[in-house]
Amino acid sequence: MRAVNPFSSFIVGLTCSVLLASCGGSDNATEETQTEHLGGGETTVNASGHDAFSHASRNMSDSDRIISFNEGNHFFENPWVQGTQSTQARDGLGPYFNSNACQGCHINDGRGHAGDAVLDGIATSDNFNSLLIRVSRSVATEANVANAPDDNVGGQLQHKAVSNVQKESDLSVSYTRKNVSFDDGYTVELRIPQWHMTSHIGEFNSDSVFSARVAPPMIGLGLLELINEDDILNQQDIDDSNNDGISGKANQVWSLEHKKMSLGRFGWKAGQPSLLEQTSGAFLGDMGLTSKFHLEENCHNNQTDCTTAENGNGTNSSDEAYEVTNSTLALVSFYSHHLAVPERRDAYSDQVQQGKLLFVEAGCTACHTESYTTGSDIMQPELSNQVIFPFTDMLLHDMGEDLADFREDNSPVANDVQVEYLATATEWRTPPLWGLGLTKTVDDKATFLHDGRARTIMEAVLWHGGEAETAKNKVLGFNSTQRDALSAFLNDL
Ligand code: HEC
Ligand code: HEC
Ligand SMILES: [Ca+2]
Ligand SMILES: [Ca+2]
Ligand SMILES: [Ca+2]
Repeated sequence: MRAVNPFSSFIVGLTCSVLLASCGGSDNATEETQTEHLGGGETTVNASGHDAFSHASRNMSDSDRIISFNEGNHFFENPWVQGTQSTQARDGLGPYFNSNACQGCHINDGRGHAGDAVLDGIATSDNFNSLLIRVSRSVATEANVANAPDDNVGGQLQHKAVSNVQKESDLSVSYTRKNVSFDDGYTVELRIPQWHMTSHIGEFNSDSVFSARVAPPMIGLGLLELINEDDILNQQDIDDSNNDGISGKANQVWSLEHKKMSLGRFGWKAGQPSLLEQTSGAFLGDMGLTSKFHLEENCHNNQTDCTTAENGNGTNSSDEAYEVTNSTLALVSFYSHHLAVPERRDAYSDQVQQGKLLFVEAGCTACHTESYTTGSDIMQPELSNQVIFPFTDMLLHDMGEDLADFREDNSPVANDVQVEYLATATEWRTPPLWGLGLTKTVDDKATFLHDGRARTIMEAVLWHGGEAETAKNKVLGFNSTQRDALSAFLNDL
């Protein structure tokens, strides 16, 4: 373990006790903050290369569990194939799909990207292999339904299909430019995406709302699942009763496993309650693979080539009449719990600590909550009782119209339309920031924010609006030394 110089840990302690907000839900964060370089507590790994996001929890010692992790990795990484009799262990891809492997989107267990940096031009070809588009109609639904699906393409647009099936749509994106200037004149150019969807399955409903989403990174997810529910709910301030311009709302979503409304934790709008259900949902929605929570293929009205396509046969046993067996689902879910957060490289240097102070002063920690102690679960010893530093409150925030979901003509959607359970078009879950600085090391094409519009971390910060407008404006007042310090901090995460 890294030696902590006493002067730096004094500064860390001070930051935390003077500005309690930065200590978040964890009562014992103050005495523990000298471990902040270990973002994932004892699960944290010392890794900083291309495979920095691909390691198992460091404190996993049980060899059977390590074997399960490696088997889960195998199913996460390797492509699934169209239904055939010869490769039953991993057949059943499609009829519709977005990618043929989890890893195709979660590149090297990191994130995806939104098309290359073509500006003032249209990006097509293979730039859409690591993202998907959700679709919802602007009509009320029952509380236990995420959203009303489009009549023709359902709740997710699949821009690929197996042979002999017409894919749902073509997809492309174009960008225009927008300059944002700091108070001292330093200017950053942002790119504004416009998505183009051409349906092959009939017209979209005129009130359909689209939401482009790039695959988020896979690290630390089991720890986020074990944050005590109260530590998340207690941060809500739905009516902004403390008048700081920041509300924060938990999403409440239907759990297929527990058959009740549950706290939403995963996905850019916190639409999934657990990693198991997220995994099962990804198998069906993103790859066209049925499993115990999703028994039906993803075919909708009039999609007869879809309904008649050959299905896979994940197992020979007749009691599992779906494509992903219970054991495969469990292995991939186990794997998703245990991709470890890498250790910070330079957490206690003066510049990084200065950047952290600026992060707190700008108000970033009002949403990006620094630290928690995870709950305990006898089935998950590695993840239990860990002091973690994820920098998220796990809540939904209105991030302004510029980041909102959109109509087919790319016009933004009013903020009273719920598009994913309680989440409206402008609301997004605060993403964790751990691993941020290794994003491009893991995959140099990776981009930031829900739709991958931001090419750099600073661009992502400058897109903040809505409840985060004040924090962004504080950053715009930073001089070049302060900007460098803030970037040094974010890049050290
Ligand atoms: C087509 C690209 C794509 C594929 C393939 C894909 N994912 Fe994802 N994944 C995403 C996107 C996009 C999100 C965010 C979804 C949302 O916001 O609703 C996501 C979210 C997740 C999350 C939640 C992460 C978080 O931070 O909240 C997990 C876990 C996950 N995926 C696991 C998987 C697994 C396991 C597979 C394979 C079975 C898989 N994904 C396949 C694109 C993909
Ligand atoms: C009101 C809550 C809020 C505040 C305040 C806030 N953020 Fe965020 N932040 C978010 C949300 C929500 C997103 C995701 C938005 C999206 O994807 O469209 C986000 C995304 C980010 C990202 C990109 C993460 C990724 O995985 O792509 C970075 C970097 C970031 N914030 C840094 C900051 C910094 C620095 C500050 C302070 C200047 C700040 N944030 C203030 C809520 C907030
Ligand atoms: Ca299938
Ligand atoms: Ca669909
Ligand atoms: Ca408030």
